[in-house]
Amino acid sequence: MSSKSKKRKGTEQMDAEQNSQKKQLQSPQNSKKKGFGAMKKLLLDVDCGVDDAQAIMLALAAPKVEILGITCVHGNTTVDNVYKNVLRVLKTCNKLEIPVYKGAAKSILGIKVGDENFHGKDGLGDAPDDADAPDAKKIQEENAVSAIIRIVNKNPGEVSLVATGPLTNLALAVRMDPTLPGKLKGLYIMGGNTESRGNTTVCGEFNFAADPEAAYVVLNDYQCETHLACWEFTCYNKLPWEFCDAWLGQDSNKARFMAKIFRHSMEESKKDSGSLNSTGFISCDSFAMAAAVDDSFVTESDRYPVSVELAGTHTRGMMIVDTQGLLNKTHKACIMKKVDMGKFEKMMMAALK
Ligand SMILES: [Ca+2]
Repeated sequence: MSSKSKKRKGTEQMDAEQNSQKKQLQSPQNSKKKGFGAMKKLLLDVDCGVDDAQAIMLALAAPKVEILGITCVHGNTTVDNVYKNVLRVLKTCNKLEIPVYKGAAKSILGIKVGDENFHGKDGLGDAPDDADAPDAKKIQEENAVSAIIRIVNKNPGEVSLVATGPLTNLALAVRMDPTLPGKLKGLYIMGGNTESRGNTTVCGEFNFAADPEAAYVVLNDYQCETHLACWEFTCYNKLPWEFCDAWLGQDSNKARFMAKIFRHSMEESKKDSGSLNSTGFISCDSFAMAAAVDDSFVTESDRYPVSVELAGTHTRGMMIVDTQGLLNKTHKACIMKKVDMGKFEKMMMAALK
């Protein structure tokens, strides 16, 4: 089942069902826009902690990428902090023209799990600075869920949705508009796990454990091309601390901003011994983003049906990988296994230039 050197552009490995869905979406008008050199249209759903900020900055620096909007969800911090954090990031990058929308303030069941202070109480390392504080009135009036539905419907077959927080907004959106997944070009998620290693509960990764019901709805109802950057995979692909020094040492406002907001979680990471015993830092959300902006970034993936455990004393929120086909699901997600780390370092460096 392992598809070595899988090129995501190749259609031969796609399920027949996804193939026919894609063909329907490739109207002559859409095909023209998809020609060589076309802009990639991204819609980002974030719970803006420090690694979301890194991922957003990676996308902003990537060539031929257009960010249609950024929707905010609870997670690393409150949703009110999240949208303020996104605005700070956009201000630092001189991209305040990108619309930002506020979404769900709580999980579907309203249950809170885990310690949301890894990235500091405010999500960006508790390093407030008037110099990068934008006017909070810049938030759009439209709700995030409505915005996702509107933007995807306006650009059928063209939008890659990148979700780097709990999946509450995405779950609500597919309930409001069940046709939504069929209109996406692709879905890129940082979340879930493959070896039952948790980072929030014993077996639960934060984004899925923070809203298991939403993760369940998304993995079962988004029957589009889906790419998962799971927790263990990100742990196996740490960036060396020497890279971090060079990365933050660049002479730019963006690097100085990152050094300021990253200090808190850097110290937390250096204390952490649970991440597979290797040293270095993990920019979790940046892996999902890098896969969305560059088709050649992922060099090996597994394709399996996936779901989420909703009960279980220790396993609620854990991702289920159905290697034996016992769930009788036709839809399979691509679970990232290997990526081009040289490309990743280049993209990360460019993000702070
Ligand atoms: Ca995140």
